[in-house]
Amino acid sequence: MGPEALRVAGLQAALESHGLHVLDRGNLHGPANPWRPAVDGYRHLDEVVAWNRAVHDAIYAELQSGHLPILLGGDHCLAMGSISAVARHCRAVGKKLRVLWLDAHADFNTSRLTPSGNLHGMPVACLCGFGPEALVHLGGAGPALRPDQVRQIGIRSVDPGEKRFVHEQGLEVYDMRYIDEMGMRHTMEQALAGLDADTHLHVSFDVDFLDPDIAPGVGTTVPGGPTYREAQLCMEMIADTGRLASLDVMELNPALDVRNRTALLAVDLIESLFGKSTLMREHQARRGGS
Ligand code: 5AB
Ligand code: MN
Ligand code: MN
Ligand code: MN
Repeated sequence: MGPEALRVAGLQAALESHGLHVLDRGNLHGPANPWRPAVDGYRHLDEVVAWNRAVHDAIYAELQSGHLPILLGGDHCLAMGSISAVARHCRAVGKKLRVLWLDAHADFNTSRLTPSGNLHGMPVACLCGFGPEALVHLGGAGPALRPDQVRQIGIRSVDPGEKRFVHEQGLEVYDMRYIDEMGMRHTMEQALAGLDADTHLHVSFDVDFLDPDIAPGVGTTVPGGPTYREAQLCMEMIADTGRLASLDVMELNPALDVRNRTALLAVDLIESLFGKSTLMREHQARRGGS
């Protein structure tokens, strides 16, 4: 239902209003949710693999055509498919890859660490090589990512074993404590440092990144997330780099939303990610403003 809610919220028209050409490829297809308990630490592994293969192939095809793919979710486990395709593309064209993971959660569990068996809590670990064979090798031989290619922002709910593993692997995490103390501007300067013309920037936006007061339409709300203005600044600073080359918008659940409010907010933020405020700044500059 997430993609449909984003369509209803006017995502395509919003991007087109900024001069972008948008192709809606429609929905991908895969197995239904069986609602079964975990087996060997994973829930619905076969279904998750099937969906991620479909996502990988779709995203890889768009990248090969020179497009900027936007994956609308859906569960955050699907970022395994999109990011493995992005990593494969970067290897093929010789680009560096930076992944910004905007989320309340680190999504760095493994089958041994997970409290739930839910694969949406494991995509970053799987992408870094810590997961079942079929998911680790979605985009070809070897893991898609090294931990040093990832920057996590907005984190405020990490399971105990997961926390140890995040430290052990040296993930760069800008948690809410860091954002409180240093501010979103400094946080984003750090997270975006070192990007250059050869860097493909992928943003994986879990909508639960946002404070639940402004974004109630997600399954796993955690209080104390970025405010509206903090989230806007985060998106605007990403836009300013000019390096955004692929995007996931994940975890939106309209069944939990209030009058599609979270979807409308997501569209607003995605507009900023594609330079809405940059355009206004240029306009101001042309008029002699600052
Ligand atoms: B989301 C939890 N850490 O592994 C787990 O929404 C929650 O994609 C994961 O960030 C939340 O089950 C996954 C408790
Ligand atoms: Mn989820
Ligand atoms: Mn997530
Ligand atoms: Mn999350």
